[in-house]
Amino acid sequence: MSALTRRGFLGALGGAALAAAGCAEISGELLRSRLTLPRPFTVPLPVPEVARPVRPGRYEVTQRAARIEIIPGTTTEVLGYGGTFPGPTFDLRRGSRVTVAVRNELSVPTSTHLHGGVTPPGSDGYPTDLVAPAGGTKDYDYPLEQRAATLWYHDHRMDFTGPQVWRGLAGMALVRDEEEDALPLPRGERELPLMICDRAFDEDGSFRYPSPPGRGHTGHTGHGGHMAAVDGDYMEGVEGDVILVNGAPWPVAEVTATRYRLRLLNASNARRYRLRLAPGGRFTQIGSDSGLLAAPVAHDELPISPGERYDVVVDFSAYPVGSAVTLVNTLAGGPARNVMRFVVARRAADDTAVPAVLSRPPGRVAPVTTRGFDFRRSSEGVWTINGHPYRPGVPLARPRLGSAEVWRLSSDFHHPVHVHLAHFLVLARNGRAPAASDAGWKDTVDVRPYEVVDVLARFDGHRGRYMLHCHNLEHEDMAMMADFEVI
Ligand SMILES: [Cu+2]
Repeated sequence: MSALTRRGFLGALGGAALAAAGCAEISGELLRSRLTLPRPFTVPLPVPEVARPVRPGRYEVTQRAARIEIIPGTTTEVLGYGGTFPGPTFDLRRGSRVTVAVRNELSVPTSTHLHGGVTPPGSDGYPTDLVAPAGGTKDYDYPLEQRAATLWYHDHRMDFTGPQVWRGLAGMALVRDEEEDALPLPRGERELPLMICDRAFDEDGSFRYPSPPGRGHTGHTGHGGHMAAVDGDYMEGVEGDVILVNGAPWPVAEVTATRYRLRLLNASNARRYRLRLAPGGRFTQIGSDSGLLAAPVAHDELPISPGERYDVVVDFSAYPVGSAVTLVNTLAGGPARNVMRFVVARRAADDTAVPAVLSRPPGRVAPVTTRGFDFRRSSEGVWTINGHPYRPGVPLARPRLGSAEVWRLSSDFHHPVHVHLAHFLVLARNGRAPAASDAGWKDTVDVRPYEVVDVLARFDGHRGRYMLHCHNLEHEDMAMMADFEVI
């Protein structure tokens, strides 16, 4: 269905009819590549380099353009942390205060957000807190007073997060702690960060992104709907037809017939996935966005919306040696249905286990208030929160440091809602129990069309200006953001 017909269609139908029509799981508009797509499962899975500190507690990373081979036989210019895509993985310890000095050698301003970080406001990547192009620098301070978890970092520039993340400005950051160290989980080569995203490519191998001419390569810093970075036909979100894992198209990884820990991240601009293993198998979830679960949860499938992470263990000893085990996305048809493949190459010793008790997450704190945040497209066609497009510096809430609040998130479409600083528990979906995949403390929750999701958010760590926003990056760029201030 074309963008226009679907827009008319969405406007004309209520949620129930929409779900019945089978469109309810689609969250963006497909942008097709203009080159021959590579054969799936031929490119080996890359694992990003681990960032090395220049001295204890200090990292330096340069954002620069680079040409890399993504589609075999072509090159793609990326905007990358360290000139790579994904950027290097930061392997960090709880409580080990680090500084990451970012130098911007790109032609566009940037702002780096550590997604899931309990970070002071000046280092949180506020969208107008920009590092100037062509040599600007900024020291980002990360106290990392937070539990072991799978985090990631990405650009958060006002109005241009979508195109700049699409072009490569994203990487993963792992926080570890003693509680996690004590568990017999797979590690080393059997612990794989998997950054999943979709992209579209032009004939010459460059990334396609539907920007109006001249947008995105300017020094523009303020917000204005007229400066939208994406073509109006794609305001629901941009989906590509090539699925990348750690920057490689439909890669293949050789594994031993043992347990592996997979840190799944959906780093797509707009695409949602429902991940399954084919020909079958289970994900044993051990962690959510914000750290280890109290106890493992088994899943046959995992829905994952942009920004969300799942920390899972897959036991490849369940498959005969020689098996191909394919990670698929059952929400997609065609080439985008495949994500990546594991080939079980040989048997090997395995002394790992998934204990019945994983961790002691923070408990619930009684909420002091309930607030509503309604995510909706306005009659003018702007993505809004509580009826307003983003107004920098105008907080919609002032929670107290150390308190907890129920935030009631309602929606007219797929809006993966991300809250900076605060971590939350999903309490209810449409007044009923949350899904099994909602388990644990999170920072991003998939709010589906006409759904009301109640979360219990804790405001710990720092006072100051933070934000909540939709993590569909096209919605975010088209103003679906709001400030809150922790007082
Ligand atoms: Cu949204």
